[in-house]
Amino acid sequence: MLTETKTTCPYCGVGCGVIATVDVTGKVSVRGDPDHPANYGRLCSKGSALAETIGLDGRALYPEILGERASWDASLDMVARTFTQTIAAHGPDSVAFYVSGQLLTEDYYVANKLMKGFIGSANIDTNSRLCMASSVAGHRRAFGADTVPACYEDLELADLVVLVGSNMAWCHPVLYQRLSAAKALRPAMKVVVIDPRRTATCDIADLHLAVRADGDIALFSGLLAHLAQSGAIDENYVGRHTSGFAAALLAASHGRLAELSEATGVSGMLIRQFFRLFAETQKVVTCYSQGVNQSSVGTDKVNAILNCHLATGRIGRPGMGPLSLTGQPNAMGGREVGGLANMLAAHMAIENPVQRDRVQRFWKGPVMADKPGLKAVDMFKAVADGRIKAIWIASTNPVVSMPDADAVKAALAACPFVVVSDIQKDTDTARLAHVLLPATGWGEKSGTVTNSERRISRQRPFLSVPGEARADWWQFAEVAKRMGFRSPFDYSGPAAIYAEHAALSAFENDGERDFDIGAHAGIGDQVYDDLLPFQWPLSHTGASQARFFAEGGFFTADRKARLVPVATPVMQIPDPKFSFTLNTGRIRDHWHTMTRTGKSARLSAHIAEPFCEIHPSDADKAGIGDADLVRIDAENDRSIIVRALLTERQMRGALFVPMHWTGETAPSARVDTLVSSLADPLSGQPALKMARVGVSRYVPQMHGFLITVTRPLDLPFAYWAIARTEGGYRLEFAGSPPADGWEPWLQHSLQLGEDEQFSGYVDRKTGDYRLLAFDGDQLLAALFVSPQPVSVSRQWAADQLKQSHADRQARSRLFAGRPAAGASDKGAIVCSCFSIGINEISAAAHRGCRSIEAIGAALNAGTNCGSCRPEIRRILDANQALAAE
Ligand SMILES: Nc1nc2c(c(=O)[nH]1)N[C@H]1C(S)=C(S)[C@@H](COP(=O)(O)OP(=O)(O)OC[C@H]3O[C@@H](n4cnc5c(=O)[nH]c(N)nc54)[C@H](O)[C@@H]3O)O[C@H]1N2
Ligand SMILES: Nc1nc2c(c(=O)[nH]1)N[C@H]1C(S)=C(S)[C@@H](COP(=O)(O)OP(=O)(O)OC[C@H]3O[C@@H](n4cnc5c(=O)[nH]c(N)nc54)[C@H](O)[C@@H]3O)O[C@H]1N2
Ligand code: SF4
Ligand SMILES: [Mo]
Repeated sequence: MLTETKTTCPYCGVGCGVIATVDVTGKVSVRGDPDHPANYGRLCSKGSALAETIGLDGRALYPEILGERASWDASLDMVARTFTQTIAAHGPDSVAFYVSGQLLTEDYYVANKLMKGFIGSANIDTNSRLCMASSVAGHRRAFGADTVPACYEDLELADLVVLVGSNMAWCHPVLYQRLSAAKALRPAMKVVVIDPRRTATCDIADLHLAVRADGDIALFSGLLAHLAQSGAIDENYVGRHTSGFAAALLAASHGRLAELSEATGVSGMLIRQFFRLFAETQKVVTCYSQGVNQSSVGTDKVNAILNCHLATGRIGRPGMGPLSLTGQPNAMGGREVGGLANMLAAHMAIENPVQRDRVQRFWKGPVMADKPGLKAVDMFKAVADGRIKAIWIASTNPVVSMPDADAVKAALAACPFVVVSDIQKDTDTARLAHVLLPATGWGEKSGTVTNSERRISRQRPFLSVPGEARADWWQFAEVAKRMGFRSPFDYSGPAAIYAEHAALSAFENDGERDFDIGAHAGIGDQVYDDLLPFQWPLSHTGASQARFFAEGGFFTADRKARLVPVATPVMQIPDPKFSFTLNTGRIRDHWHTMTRTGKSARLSAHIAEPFCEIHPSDADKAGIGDADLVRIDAENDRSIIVRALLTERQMRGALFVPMHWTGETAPSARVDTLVSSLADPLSGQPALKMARVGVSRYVPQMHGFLITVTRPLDLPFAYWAIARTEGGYRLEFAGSPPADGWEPWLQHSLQLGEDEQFSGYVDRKTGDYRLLAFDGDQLLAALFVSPQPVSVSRQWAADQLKQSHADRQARSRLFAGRPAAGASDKGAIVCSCFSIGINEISAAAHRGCRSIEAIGAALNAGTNCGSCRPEIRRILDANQALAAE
């Protein structure tokens, strides 16, 4: 018997529908839900590997107080008592919640209600501050509310899609697939990518504008001026539905093309092509993400984009509009419940006394927060300087993901009371908890999420709850009850919370608020369980709408949109010691701090080590070769060590380092230790894509690579990075050799017994050293050490853990670190669904496969989730270029 459950992917904001199947043995498999309107059956590499990430290794299974197992009662009592006492002694603003766009709406609603309506402080903020705050602020400035006017279908209906600061191919892969499929059907459709890097997303781009960091305002201001000059303004729309056009145009209109080219770093020819395309095309969708939001001028960037859509009236009609791509699965739900410190519930404003009073009457709360609380960066500063004395962190890992991450770590280490709710127990943040509360994770928890197009979908449970894990909403509700707020938090389950949230959205809402799901105000358990994905609004009359603002109707007092005059930021002259811009972001197969995707060997095979993209000419000047290690130094005296990746996809003068590596996986590569806490003054969103750094070659005494069946316990190296592989782990490391020599180190670090056989080999000429450990025919570990970067075929070596090594003669191949001549070496994995490596794809190209389809037919690569198709095309192009030489 198989049981099938329809649920939603817990990763990105595309919000794909997933069907999870559990067979009689309890084995879980997942596939895309063909009926879900976000993905129509598709899943990306991360979604396809969900079943591999639900294992219990490392899970928090019971509450802990000071690292010791404790009962729920004792733990919840301690949290409630400490919060109550802290509030009594120091006031409500001495406590805080730091929550996450990965909570379900119901969890989020309860946490926000407790802090704003019962504790009476607005000190609840969320990792969405690092993610979406500039979009929220930009929407509110322009539209009067945080309304996303467009929907996914618009991407397919558009004639021009502009992607600004979005690596959609890797970060919103299913949406990217929808877009590429639409473009394949209708090749006249144009795609423009605006990103300092030539990312995988550029695979389908007709134009790539490699804009310099924060050059976007100059570009979109220039565009607004061009639209005005070329007669592309929709005078009727501007006159009837907007105000502020003249001032916005005045602010935008200076600078000739040459100056624009200087300010943006883009050639005049490309700028002209882009402007012309935009001016001439009616159906334009502009999608934007972290390259826009995560900036000290993020809100202005958002408004510079919105200005161009408002001025042309290209908003809210099929195939037209700005579309902010939300990162997390429930970034939008968090905004709906008011989970940001400067918002109230149900898209109401904390500064608005009428709305505050309305929410208080609805909640029947004793006190109401009457001013915005501390935003994430300021919240952790307040923890550091002792203004906040008790903090509860749920579903986020700020010791890794906040800017100035070491300061956040120190602040939490010194904070009198830290509560952490997480599904994993050894995250960098959970290690600092006084009270650790085990949460139910994806597949166990139940509730709703909202995706980037305002579509609300159910996450449904299909696994039994492990250990004593409990839902996040339950944890907040139990603490609330213990703080004396019994009946307002006496929920029977997520359906009751959702019903209350829906009722609040409709409460005294005569159409003046965009967010209205009043149709679900009285929803019961059964209807909630059966809820199909739907787009809000869905008022009590059942009226829904896919788009907003085609006919105006903004949520400002005069119902007109505002065009906002934005100033082009002045370019700073960098300190020559820190002459590089450090850009940061994501890779295809990992999710943030890797607490889940890191469990999958397949997902870890695509990129197994932290890296720094650097332009070859910059690398050359600094004496850095490909695969060298580099040290990146920041103005705050912190440094990291990562692997150099020389690529012309990177622009000169800029570096790119992914955000994913942590104290658990590569302690010398926590990139947020380098990023300053400079934030956008309006949204409070930090400039995570723009640190100033210097880069140099890091020369260790030795480099090493290890494959091993167990995780090494002792890693005394200046640099190391660990990743899962089938049957064990792979470790890259560098630094000085261990004091007692390699064999004793391996023995104690892997806790090998006396019976294990070791065999070593030294190449006197090169200084290379190899050490193998066997238990009978089973390979336990293979160590490769060299004064140079180790040249071992990584994937081949990692695959040896799965092989039998009965043939003792053949074992010598392991010393070589590569397969025998003629035997296959797949190379670094490109297609994670079928574990197809770069060498296999190149070989197939060599044999005559010329297209992605031909590679698919020959190797299966790229035929399941499709996330690797841009990389396959790149390999094909490179092979064709080689053949042509
Ligand atoms: N695989 C994967 N997918 C994810 C996630 C993940 O962890 N892994 N996380 C999810 C989350 S929470 C989020 S927020 C999204 C983020 O999704 P994206 O925003 O698409 O991803 P990022 O890699 O953070 O940054 C996007 C691009 O911004 C560019 N950029 C940097 N500075 C500038 C600039 O000044 N101007 C412009 N125009 N571009 C710039 C970078 O070069 C980068 O390619 O991804 C979601 N999806
Ligand atoms: N330099 C740099 N820094 C960045 C960014 C960047 O682009 N560059 N991006 C920023 C952005 S956009 C984001 S969204 C953040 C993301 O950063 P984080 O939110 O810190 O990253 P995650 O790894 O997603 O953390 C989620 C945590 O919640 C736990 N968890 C998973 N499911 C549950 C659950 O159901 N309940 C509970 N209680 N816990 C759960 C996971 O184990 C994990 O520890 O990083 C930000 N930081
Ligand atoms: S695109 Fe991928 S990560 Fe995003 S929701 Fe869909 S399957 Fe999940
Ligand atoms: Mo995000």
